[in-house]
Formats: sequence, C-alpha cells, structure tokens
Amino acid sequence: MKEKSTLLFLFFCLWLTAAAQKNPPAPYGKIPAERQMRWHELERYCFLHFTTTTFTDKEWGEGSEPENIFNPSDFDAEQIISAIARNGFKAAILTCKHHDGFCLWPTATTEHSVKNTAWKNGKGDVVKEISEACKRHNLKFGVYLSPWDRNSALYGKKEYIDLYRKQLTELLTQYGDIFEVWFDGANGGTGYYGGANEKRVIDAKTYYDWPNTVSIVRKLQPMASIFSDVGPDIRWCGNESGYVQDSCWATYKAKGPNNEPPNVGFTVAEIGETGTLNEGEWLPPECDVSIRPGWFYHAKEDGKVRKLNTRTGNMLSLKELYFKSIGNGANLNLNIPPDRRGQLHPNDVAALDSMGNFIRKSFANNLLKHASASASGIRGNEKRFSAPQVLDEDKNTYWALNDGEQKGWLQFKFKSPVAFNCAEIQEYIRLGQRIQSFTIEVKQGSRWKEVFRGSTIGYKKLARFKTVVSDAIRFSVTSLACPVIESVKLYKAEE
Ligand code: FUL
Repeated sequence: MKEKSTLLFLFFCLWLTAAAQKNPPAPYGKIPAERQMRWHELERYCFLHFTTTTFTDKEWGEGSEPENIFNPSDFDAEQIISAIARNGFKAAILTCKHHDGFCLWPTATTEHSVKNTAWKNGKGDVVKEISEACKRHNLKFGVYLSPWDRNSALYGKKEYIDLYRKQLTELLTQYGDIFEVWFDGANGGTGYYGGANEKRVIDAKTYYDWPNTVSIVRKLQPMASIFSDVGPDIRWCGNESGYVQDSCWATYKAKGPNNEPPNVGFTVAEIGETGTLNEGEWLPPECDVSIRPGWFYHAKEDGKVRKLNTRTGNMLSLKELYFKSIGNGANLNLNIPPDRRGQLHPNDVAALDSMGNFIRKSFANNLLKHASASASGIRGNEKRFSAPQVLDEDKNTYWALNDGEQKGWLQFKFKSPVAFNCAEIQEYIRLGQRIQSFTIEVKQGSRWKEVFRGSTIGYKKLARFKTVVSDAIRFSVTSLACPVIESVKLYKAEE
C-alpha cells in the first residue's frame, strides 16, 4: 500500500514538472522594467554638447563667462536633428546645462541663461527648438542637467539642491516626453560661484540627496530612464571611449572606492564595463562617447573626427564603436557637438552619414529569412517555444528549453550555400539574462567548424567573424537557467 502511494506521488510530481514546461519559463534573476525595455530598443542616439564653451574653446566652462558669449550665428535645430534621424539614431540628449551653469532655456531660476544674450534678442530657447525638431523627426528627446554648477553662488549649500530641482522640474514639464535624464558624476571643485572664485568641495555621497531628485523624475516623467554611475535605470559604462567588455551583464552592483557605499560620481568605474553576474539590479550600460576628442566643438579638432574604418589616434573607429557597444548589449550615446554657427560641422555630418550607411547596408538583409530552423529540444514540446520562433519578427516569441536544461543548440539550414560574417543574437530579456557562453559553428563538408566563441548575449550580441560560405550554421549555448532566445539573424556585413 505504502509503495503504491509513493509511486502515485512520484507520477504526480513528474506530471507536474511536465505540465510546468508547457508554460513560459519563470524569470531568471533581475529583469528590466518597462521603461528600461523601451530604452534597450532605442539602441543608439546622439548626445549634443553645446554651451558657452563652444565659444570660448574650452571643455569645462568656469561659470564666469558673460552670457553674451553664447551667440550662435545661424542656429539650426533642423540641420542637427535631421542628420541624426536620417542615419537611424533614435533620440537626442541635449546638455541643457553643463558645468558652466549656463542654461540653454530661459529658466526662471537664474539670470545665467539664453534669456540674457543677444541671441534672438534674448527670446531664444535651444531646448525648445531641439525638442520640437526631435518630435518632427519622430526622435525621442532627453536632458542632461549638470549637478555641478560653477556659476551659482549657492553651489555647495542646501539651497542649490532646491534650485537644481526647480531647473529639473522646468525641463521635465515644459518640453514634452523625456526618454532619458542624464546625471553627470563630475565635480571638479573650483569655480566662479557668483564671484567667490573659490574651491567648493562637496561630499558626493550625501550632498545631492539623489533619492529625492529621482522621485521628482518618477513623478513628472515616469517612463524616463535615469542615467548615472549608479542608475537607477541605466549605468555609466565605466569609460568615455565607447565600449563595454565582450562579456557584459546588464545586472550591476556598483562599488564605491575603498569599499565605501557607491554614489553618483563615486564608483569603481571598471565594473561598469562588465556589470556583475547574479548581483545587483537590472542596470544596463550606456556608452557615452564623442565623435571628436572633446565633448564640445573646437575648430582645431575638425581634422580629428572619427572615421568609419580606421582609428584616429587611439580613438576607436565608428565601426568599432558600434560593435563594441551595441554589439555587446549596451546602448550607444554618440556625442556630436554643434559648432559656433549652432549646426553640425560638415566633417561630423559626413562621419555620421558614413556610419548610418554602413549600418543600413550591413543589416538590411537577414540571411536567415531563407533558412529552416531546428533545435536540440523544445520546451514542453510546445510549438510556441520551438526553433522557428527565433526567425520571426515578433519580439515576444522565443525558443526555450525545459527547466533544468542549460545546454542546447539551434541549427539553421539553407537550400544552397551563402556567404556571411556576422550573427545577431538576442535573448528574451524580459525573462532575464541567462547565456553564459556560446559558440557559432558552420558546416564545411561533413564537419562543423567553429567560427566564434562568445560569452554573454543579453539584449543583443553581434558576433563578427571572417566571411565564410556554408549551407548550415549551429549556435550552441550554455545558460544559467534554461535558455530563452528571442531572435537570431545572420548578415554579410560590409567589410
Ligand atoms: C563628463 C563631463 O565632465 C564631460 O564634460 C561630459 O559632459 C561627459 C559626458 O561627462 O563627466
């Protein structure tokens, strides 16, 4: 009798396990919020650094610049935004106020703004014109508001935090939907500070009281993702050179120097490049990097704009930027600074066009559209978790294995051999980032030949290898929990 009930119980457990495989896998670890999902899908956008330093030829303004220094001779938001839009960038983030404290909009909080310039007789508003051009071109718009303000007499005091929050509130209420709010961690110390001309050192761990500033953003723009060294939605990638490591987790637990608690402007930067496995929050990296050596426009750098294929000094090429950021699961925030006219310089436009063309041509033709797909297994033997689900355009379908199966493969076959050199793989990250390692092999005669060995995948991985000609490709994974692959594509990218 006892044996019989044990047996029944065992069958019941087996049935329960089998039944569970009919359902989608449970999420693994931390997963993205909806606002972060929207942010991932943008992939690339442009930073616009523009302020008094465009006219003084400096990078960091001191805060003492007379307002009238800001005087673009022919500001043209349409010229700027149309160049960004036609090259496939999905948004623009404007330095509404940089460290010099000069506000590009007629704020009520300070006299140090466009309203006290001769530009447009003090009636101009760069934030308005850029945000409206973004709307016309169906781009999202984001704001950078430097916490460090070298102009304000209040900087360093409690009152400055109130002023900063008022400025943020103006930006978040007067210019439509904001997709990203960018909090810079730089705090250099010395400044004009209303004429005091002194060094003001703040405690980056406490002074800004970030949680209360974050709640203003949440209240006024709930779908905006907030960027900083520590998130809460997007993390700094840890460098300004435009890359994350090949092995990169969207999850991230920041560390402060000397094991102190981390904060904005107070982290061990390198951890941003890799993220942290099984630790911290879903905090994917953004690579912010300039198309020129500096963040602001300087005529002397006109010959140093990044090139598509070759490095400029030690600056990565535009192609490298693309593959080392987006190709490793990060987003790319490529800075392209307006010049003294208030337009993008022709060299920068040409560079942007070359990058846009490269991406458009390289990724226009997904060769797997003509392939058949099979897999090492299918979760619950359900069609909705089968191999062909990675080939459709539906972002909500995927291939998955049974719980407990952490290794598996997908195989794609062509009717006749094709030439290719780049695979694009996406995990279904709404259920977490799972893949720890993978290989890509191609069939050569009767043997499989490995052409790529990689680590993480996450939102997107671009695996590049030497052009091969083959009629079959196998993608094998090792996963932290059963693999959940949303899409696999194959391209012959331009060399
Ligand atoms: C840094 C700033 O100091 C640079 O000027 C630039 O704005 C860059 C994006 O962030 O921390």
